[in-house]
Amino acid sequence: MKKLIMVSNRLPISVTKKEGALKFYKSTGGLATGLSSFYRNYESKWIGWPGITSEKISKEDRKKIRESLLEENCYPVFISQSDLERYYYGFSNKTIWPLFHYFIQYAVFNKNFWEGYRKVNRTFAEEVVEFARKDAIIWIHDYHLMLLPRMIREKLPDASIGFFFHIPFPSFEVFRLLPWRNEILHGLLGADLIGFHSYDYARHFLSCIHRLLGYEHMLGQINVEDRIVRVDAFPMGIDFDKFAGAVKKPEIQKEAKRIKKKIGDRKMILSVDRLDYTKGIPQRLECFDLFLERNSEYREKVTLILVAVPSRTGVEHYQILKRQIEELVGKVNGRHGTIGWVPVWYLYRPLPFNKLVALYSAADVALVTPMRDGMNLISKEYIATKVDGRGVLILSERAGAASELGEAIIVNPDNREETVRAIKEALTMPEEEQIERNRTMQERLKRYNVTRWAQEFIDRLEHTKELQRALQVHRITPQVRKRIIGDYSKATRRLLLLDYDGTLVPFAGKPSRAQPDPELRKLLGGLTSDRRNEVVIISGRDRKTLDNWFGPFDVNLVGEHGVWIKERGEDWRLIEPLKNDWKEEIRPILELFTDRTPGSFIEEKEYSLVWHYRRANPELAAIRSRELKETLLDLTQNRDIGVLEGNKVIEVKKVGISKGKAALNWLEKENWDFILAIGDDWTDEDVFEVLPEKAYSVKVGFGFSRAAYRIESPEKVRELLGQLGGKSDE
Ligand code: GDG
Repeated sequence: MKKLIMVSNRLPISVTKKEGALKFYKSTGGLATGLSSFYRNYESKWIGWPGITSEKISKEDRKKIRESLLEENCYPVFISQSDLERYYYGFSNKTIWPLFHYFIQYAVFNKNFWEGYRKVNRTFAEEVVEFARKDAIIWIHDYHLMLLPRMIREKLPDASIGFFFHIPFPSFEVFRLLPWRNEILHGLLGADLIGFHSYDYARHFLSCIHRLLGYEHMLGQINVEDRIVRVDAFPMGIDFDKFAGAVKKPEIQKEAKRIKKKIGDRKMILSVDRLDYTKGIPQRLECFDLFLERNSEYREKVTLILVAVPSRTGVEHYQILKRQIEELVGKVNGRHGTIGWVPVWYLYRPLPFNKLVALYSAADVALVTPMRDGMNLISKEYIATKVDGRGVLILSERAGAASELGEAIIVNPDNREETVRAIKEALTMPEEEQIERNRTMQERLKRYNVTRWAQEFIDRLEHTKELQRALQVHRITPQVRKRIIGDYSKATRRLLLLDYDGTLVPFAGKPSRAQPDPELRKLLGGLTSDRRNEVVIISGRDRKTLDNWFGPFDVNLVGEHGVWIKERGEDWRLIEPLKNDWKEEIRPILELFTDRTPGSFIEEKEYSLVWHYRRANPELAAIRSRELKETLLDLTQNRDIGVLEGNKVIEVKKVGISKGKAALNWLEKENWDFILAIGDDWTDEDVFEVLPEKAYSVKVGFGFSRAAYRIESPEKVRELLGQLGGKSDE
């Protein structure tokens, strides 16, 4: 059975000490209970803080806590009061929470908090490493532990590590405010899979790692050092059957009836949240106030039950918010209330599960209007309890859940007019319409429940691991290297097909920086002076540059991705007669994109046009290059013009011309007994494709390739070529 280690700030079991005795409480809601059926497939452990600080417990207590928790497959991480202040109340809740929810004005940037955060993450890492076997699956939850993936990876390089964010990930402009932004990103990238509730958050994260660390991605896949990391959206579901089933229980039905009786023949609107400034509770009260003011016919006809569950009571902003809510409740009740009718019933306490479900079930309308919310499960749970289909959900467009619950009345929580209209619409919505909307949402929530969510996350994590392993198989191992060198030395006719930029020299862009350095010149000198070798440099560069750089060498050249060919000792020749009339049509399009993308430019080669965007803003360039490619592909359909994507370039040229076709010029010449081709980008794939089976093909860097082997960098390419006999550096 596979071993699964869940890691989160809090354990699903909390410990308290009263009058010298330890007490254990299971949290009823949340991940732990929702995932019980999923767990059965694994030998699982949960690592987290048990909710009591080290100062409050003796050595003996620790032992007892450990033992009792282990019976429930939990393992405690003990945290001292001062570390808790810095790590949890400080960095997690006064820095990350407000910043990631766009409450920038509340975010505190304090070095002491940050150090506490790092320290506690380190403590978590030590505990996890102690538990995890090499093949364990480690699933880390949420923003309290963003440094953990890298810390674990340093100790367990092959571990499967997944990270899931339960809160939003902000846009680059907001994330960049964080002084420790790069450390956080590096920390997260220690994971193999990073999951978010929505594509928007995933997109923000990808944009941050692109702009701050320079990592590009392909469909959510990033090459970090020598590992693939996946970024994806997994909208969290609920335990649908638990909520739908609970409503049918007699004790809950009884409770719902009791609530309805108290409300009388009035309509009931429900609002439930942790008391948090992200949930938009004051704004919601103001909307209800405005609703009553505008719609006098609803006075005495509607009641808002406002449940605020105490949360982070030690943090100042939460204390201020609590007072603010209490004042507002008083204000609304004072303004609109009558003898016998209190418009807002306010409850400041956690409710037992049965009471909560009874409230969901009794409510005609749920008003869920957070300013920002990673997902918001309350909205999903409300829908799940509507077994007869009646009930209306009003949902903020800024809750992650809004992208799945499109049949709800969706509002902008800052638009009071719209929210007031939504309340009216909800109260007057015909029953058939309520049922129709709810049924659609219920189908979806039932299908994508919490078990499915967890399973998809773990499946994707395992798939990412498989992909990493598959790519590792292709790395040039010492044995393969030995075989290449052995075959090379035995051979009497050898063909070396070498790309230039990104293969023999690091990708530099500017010609001045890319020209062959003394080490490379020696290497080429060594290889070309051996009469058994035929060296072909296959480049996208133009003839003039290639002549300047390689004139002194006894080498074959291919220019402009295969348009031009120059055999040793001969002149340049066109691979086939070419016409250039298409350029007039394509050039204006490239010019238009150049104007719209500052930093990009057009290079005109004799038989191709190239749009370079490496100096443009990477995000804008990513959008524009996709747009341009689509436009060009449309235009060139069914014509003999091809669109080619290279490293930060888009090249348009006649089809049928490729590095592969040029390579055939030498491949077909004789029966070589050793062939080696090395390249780094898409244009080199054409060479790999035409090689005979016995040839060695090597891709520089990571990413998908037809090549049989891969090598990390141009430095490593030089090392390999040096070992083949190009070595002349002594
Ligand atoms: C974070 C993100 C994301 C609430 N009050 C009571 C109670 N609850 C239960 C609900 C629900 C859960 O707590 C609350 O979940 P939410 O999603 O609404 O909000 P957060 O606590 O802020 O959670 C959020 C979530 O993580 C999951 O990823 O959706 O965006 O902020 O399950 O039922 N349960 C009981 N009594 C209460 O008084 N029994």
